[in-house]
Amino acid sequence: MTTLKDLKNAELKSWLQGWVDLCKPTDVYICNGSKEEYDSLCDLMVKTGTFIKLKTPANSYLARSDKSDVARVEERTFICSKTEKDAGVTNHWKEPGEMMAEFNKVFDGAMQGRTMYVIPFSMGNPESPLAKYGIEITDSPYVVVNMEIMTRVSQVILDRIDAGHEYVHAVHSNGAPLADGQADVPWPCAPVEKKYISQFPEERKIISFGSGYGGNALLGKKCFALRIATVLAREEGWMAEHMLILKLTSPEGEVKYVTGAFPSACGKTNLAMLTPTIPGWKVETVGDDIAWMRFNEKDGMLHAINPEAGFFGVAPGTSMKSNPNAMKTINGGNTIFTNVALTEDYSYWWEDGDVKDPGNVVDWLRRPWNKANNPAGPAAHKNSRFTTPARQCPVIAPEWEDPEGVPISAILFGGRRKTVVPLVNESLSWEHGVFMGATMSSEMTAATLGGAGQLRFDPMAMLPFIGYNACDYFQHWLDMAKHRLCKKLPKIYYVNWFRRGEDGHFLWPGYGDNSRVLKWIFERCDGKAAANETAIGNLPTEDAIDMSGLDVSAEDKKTLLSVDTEGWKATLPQFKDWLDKLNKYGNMPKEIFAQFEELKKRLG
Ligand code: OXD
Ligand code: MN
Repeated sequence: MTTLKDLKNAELKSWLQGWVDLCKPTDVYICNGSKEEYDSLCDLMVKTGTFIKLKTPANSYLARSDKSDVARVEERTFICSKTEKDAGVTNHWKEPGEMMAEFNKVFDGAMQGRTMYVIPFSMGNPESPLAKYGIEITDSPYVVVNMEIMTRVSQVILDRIDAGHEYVHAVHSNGAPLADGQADVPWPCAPVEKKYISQFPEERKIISFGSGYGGNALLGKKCFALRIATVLAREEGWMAEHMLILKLTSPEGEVKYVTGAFPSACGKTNLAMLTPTIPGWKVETVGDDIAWMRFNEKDGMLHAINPEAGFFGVAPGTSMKSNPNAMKTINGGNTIFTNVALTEDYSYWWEDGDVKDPGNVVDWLRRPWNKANNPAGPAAHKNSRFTTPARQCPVIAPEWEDPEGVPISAILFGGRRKTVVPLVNESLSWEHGVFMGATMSSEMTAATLGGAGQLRFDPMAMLPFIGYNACDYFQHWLDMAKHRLCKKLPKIYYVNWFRRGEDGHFLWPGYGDNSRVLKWIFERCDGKAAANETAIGNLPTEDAIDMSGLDVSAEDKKTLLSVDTEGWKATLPQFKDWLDKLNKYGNMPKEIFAQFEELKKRLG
């Protein structure tokens, strides 16, 4: 076991020592990512009451959070860049010095009575030139074991960092020190107003306080692989995106790789693991949440790696019907469940899963629950999660850890639109595709502030994840087309699985039938499938999408594949307001406004 004293790297040593001195943990443990380490931390958490060991799946555990600590806290997430302009209007900004002064107070003694864990990790296969390393300090054993599933933790990475390999500095505390003799709670955390999820982009530094929830505490994921990585990517000429990566194989055995950006709750994990309904086609998974993409020296294509090693998926709604491959991954064992219900036979349960009535369970708030007599609300929190190793996925692509990454032929954007937006729309150019991404949006329901019909914009599904000014981020997308290594850009598509008829029924079956749209995209990339150029982009011709065996009426098919000119015209003012809002500092690329004007002109 490596101890602080064994480290040779003066910078690393003094950084760690500085946090030890401030946080005052009882002891310090440097992780090596071994199975013994994982198992012993799980055993420890069973003893302290954080974990319940399940009978099934094998080697799996259930955790229940504090009821205030169930999701990412965007209102407590800060970009601490030097200037407010660099954070832009999509982020909360705090002056770095002010934030550090606050942290020097809240971290003082924050780990008293606890162990400080030091986690050396890699985002991506550590042997890949696209990978990046990090060290996360935390006082949470729950964070350690989740990081050991979601990232690659090993002694080799520690040794390389100790020998001078660059790394992102990440610090996390649950913010719940233990006084002498004070009893612990199963899920220590700080109240919402004391939580801080802070990124310091210029210093490649992350500091997170007060929350144990995945997106706030597993700092390799959203904080590093998106917020910090977007900043690195812009400086170094690559892309860090909130995208799934899938491998598509045709009946003839030809392969193409596709990435896709969709906001939360739009079925990204389902699409990444889809079972095609069209004969002979195959989908395999490379990643379900994040893609790092870089132009390849040899073929000039954008190559993607999945920087993660596991899936941190939303549990409710996941079933053998919606996503059999996710279920098989979970049931392969080694899974951590957070905020799902516990069954009498020590297994897991959630709403809209495979078992309709679980009998008597204990809900995520630790109360007895059954269908007939539930205290209030669902048994599993609606953002309850599974953390499970990607390598267990039955359709994981054999090349998912290829150090070179996989060459991307197409990028998908999509939101949830009941009206106006067709099933699939190919951009007229890269610039038009970037405009599509910049105006990506979903309809709000009557229940959300803003009301029905209003659009909620989520550019490239990155709204809470762009670590700098969103206008500069669009400029970076545009600049990628001029990259010195670029020989072939991916084509860009906007898809919408959620279009409804006037009576509210879904026009498109979705799920495995989305493979029909993927097939059209695959063929378009080869210049084969037919399309009509329209005012909004290239739409499939009447017969271009394989609808064999599908029960979609001729009228619905027409609605799915045609341009609702009046609907688009009515949307334009919302697009304009959105772009103007982002343009507070006057740095919106002129190409984006030009694309807006051209769309307006084409619509007539
Ligand atoms: C998210 C997630 O919040 O992937 O996007 O957890
Ligand atoms: Mn995500």
